[in-house]
This record gives sequence, structure tokens and C-alpha cells, in this order.
Amino acid sequence: AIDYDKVDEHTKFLIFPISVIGCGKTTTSQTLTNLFPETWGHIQNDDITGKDKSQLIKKSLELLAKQEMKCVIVDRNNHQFRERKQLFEWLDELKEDYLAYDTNIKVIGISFAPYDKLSKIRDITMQRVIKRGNNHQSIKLDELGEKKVIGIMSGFLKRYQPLNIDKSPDNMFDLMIELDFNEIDSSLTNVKQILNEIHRAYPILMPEIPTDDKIDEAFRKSLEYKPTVRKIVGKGNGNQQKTPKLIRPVYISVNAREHDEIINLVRQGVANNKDLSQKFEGLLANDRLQKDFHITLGHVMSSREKEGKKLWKLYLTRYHDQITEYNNNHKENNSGNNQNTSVNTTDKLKFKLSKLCWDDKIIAIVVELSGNETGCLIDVNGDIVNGLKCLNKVPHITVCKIDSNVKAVYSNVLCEKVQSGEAQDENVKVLKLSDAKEFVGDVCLNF
Ligand code: DGI
Repeated sequence: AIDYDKVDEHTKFLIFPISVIGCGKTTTSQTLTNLFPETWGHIQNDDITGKDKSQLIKKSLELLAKQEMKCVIVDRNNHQFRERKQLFEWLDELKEDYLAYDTNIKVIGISFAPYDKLSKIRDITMQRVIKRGNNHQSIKLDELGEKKVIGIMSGFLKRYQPLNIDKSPDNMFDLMIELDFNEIDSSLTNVKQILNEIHRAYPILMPEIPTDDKIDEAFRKSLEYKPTVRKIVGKGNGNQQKTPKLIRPVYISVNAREHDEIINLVRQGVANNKDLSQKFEGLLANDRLQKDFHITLGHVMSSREKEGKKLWKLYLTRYHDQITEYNNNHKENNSGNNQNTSVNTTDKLKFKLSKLCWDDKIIAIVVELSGNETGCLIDVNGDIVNGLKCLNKVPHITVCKIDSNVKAVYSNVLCEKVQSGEAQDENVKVLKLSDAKEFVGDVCLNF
């Protein structure tokens, strides 16, 4: 079982602010990432210009998935409960697309705008934003005019739902940092409080607090920041395309390297049965055998069941880089999934042939996978890949579809019947194959 409360060196952190415009979220976030440039990241909602709003969390998780990354600040105002709830829902839904399913994530909240200081916040943030001028992705003073900018900011203040730690979604944070709001260099004071509280709660994330000099320097640098993205508020961004959906493999297989040798062993296996022997040669002569002999490790359909789902996600995580690369190479024409291409990975699997199962629809071979209880795949170093197992109850190779209308999944039915001893059926022939030879296959992603 996974202990989600445990915090150790593998734990990763996300920070969700609760704020209104101009309270210093970006300045504070930049200061923090200036202090920990390798291990802390920052994704700004203002840099996300497409229609898909969940890009905010997708980009954050993508960054957090990097090995060295420990903490990512998800920079958005989240001034309403609905927005905070949405972040937790997105996280729940998308986490496993980017990180291993057992990665423990802690969510830290930072409340920037105390409710009892709201009128002071109004005065100061309006002054600041006017002074900021055009240095923002969407709120550009020259274009919108002072009145409009004040209108946008007032809207946020009017709709603001401050932190309510006793109820959902605000009770879902693992740690909440409640900042005060002061006139002078409030972001510098904020950073110092954040550093102290994180150090106290999660020393593993921050074993030491940086010196005041370092903090001052990081703060000064962040005040000089100018955004590079331009965002048009209101109607969405016509020039920006919706991010295409990620194409994932339909099934993951092990493709046997030795096709002919497998044919030879089947031929030997049926040698004593004149009828089968003749039929087999006939099928072979008519080019009716499968072009590639593969063992299916997992199919997207098997990922619908609970146990299968976890394992399928583990596979997707393991081959995240290859899947991303495939998507990058197929950016232009990924409207449908009609490519039917397969991509080799560097993982391998060793197996032996066990039984030939033959009925009037299909010929399949039950195979025995090498490995142990932790897994069956072998990586480039020859080590067993932890946790990856075959999702099919009975691993097998489909050799031939005698009935050309039969679906490959029927092999599962036949092999499971044979393996459980239920195949008393006249029509099902089961023949022991020579298991002297160990075969090797390459793990392939089939899109
Ligand atoms: O909209 P936010 O991300 O919450 O706010 P921001 O970090 O963009 O800050 C708004 C403006 O205020 C920006 O021009 C930087 C400035 N600012 C932020 N924190 C401080 C600050 N200016 C001073 N003098 N002192 C601060 O602590």
C-alpha cells in the first residue's frame, strides 16, 4: 500500500496561491525560483494562451516530473473556491499522466490577501499595477486604459472568496501559509515567511534557509522581470491553437525476434499429428500466418479494470519519453489514430514456448515469461524492470487467424480455457511444444 502521508526525498511539492491581482504572486514566485533555480519551478497562468485551461496544471506536472525538480509554483490567482477545487480535480485526474502513480505530492497553499486588509490591498495593488504599466502578459495599461484596468482589478476584489480552511476545497491543502500584507516590499517579507514555514514543515524540501543577502538579491532580480508572452484577454487567442490530445499506444507488445524458429518449433510440435501437420503447412504456404509474432503485454482495453489501470499507467510512465517523441513526430496529422505504427523501446523480454492451442478459429502459443514476481521485462543493463508485468492472464502469441474474421482478443479466450483445464472440447487441440530454447523479444509501443 502507498503511504500518502509519508514525506521523504521522493516527495514532490506543488504550490497553489490564493490571491487577487497585484499582490505580488509573480514577484514572490520569481524570487523563490531565483533562490532554487534547479529544484524549484514556476508556471504562470498568464503565459498560457490556448483554450485548454488545464494546460496550467499539465505544464506544472510536466515540469515537476523532471528528476531534479522538487517544487513547482502554479501561479494563478485562484481567488474563488471554484478555481481552487478545479486545481485539485485536475491534479487528481492528470497526475498519473506525468508522474509515476506512487509519487507522493504535497500541496502547499499560500494566501496572499488577508480579508481584513482588503481596502489597503485595493489601494496598493492598484498603484502598483498602474506603475507596472505594460509589463504584464494581458493587463497592458496603454491598451486598456487606467479605467479598464481598475475595472478588471475591482472585479477580482468583488468576487474574492478568501481562504476558509475549515471547508472544501481549502481543507485539502497539506500546508497553508497565510501571508500578511504590508506596504513596503511586501513580497520580500512574504518570501522570508514562506521560506521559514516551508523549512519548518518540510525540512526535506528546504534543509536550510538561504541568507538574507541571497534573498535580497533574488528579490531585486525578480522586480526587474518583464514577461515575454503576450496574451489577449476576453475572447481567447485566435492565433493560438488548442493543444492536441496526446496520442497514447493502443497496446504494448513484445515482438519476437526469431519468427522462423518459432515456425519450426510449431512444425515439430505438430509432426506426429498428420491432420494438423498438413493444415499447418497449407496455412504457411498460403502466407496465412501472422506477419509478426508478438506477446501482448497490455492493451488500452485491459486498462479499464482497476488493477489493470494501475499497471497500464506504469507502462505509460515508463515509456513517457517515447510517447512524447511519437507525439512530437506526428504533430501535423494526429487528427485521428490511423497510423498503426509501432515504436521500439530498449526493453526486452525473454520467453519460452509452452503449449500450442488450436481450434477452428485460431492458433496460439501459450508462452512462459522469464523474470520473477517483481516483473518480466529487462532493461538495457540486463536488470529486471520493477513492477511491470503482463496484463493478460495467460501470455501468448497469436500464430494464425484461421477464421479471418476472428478478433485477436479471441486468443485470450482460448488460451485461458486451455490453461484452466476447461478445454475438454473436441475442437480444441493442445500440443506440448519444446521449451528448450529461450527466445528474445523487444518491447514495442503500438499506436
Ligand atoms: O499579479 P501578481 O503576480 O500577484 O503581482 P506581481 O508580482 O506582478 O506584482 C505587481 C507589481 O508590483 C509588479 O510591477 C511588481 C510590483 N511588486 C510586487 N511586489 C513588490 C512590488 N513592488 C514593490 N515595491 N515591493 C514589493 O514587495
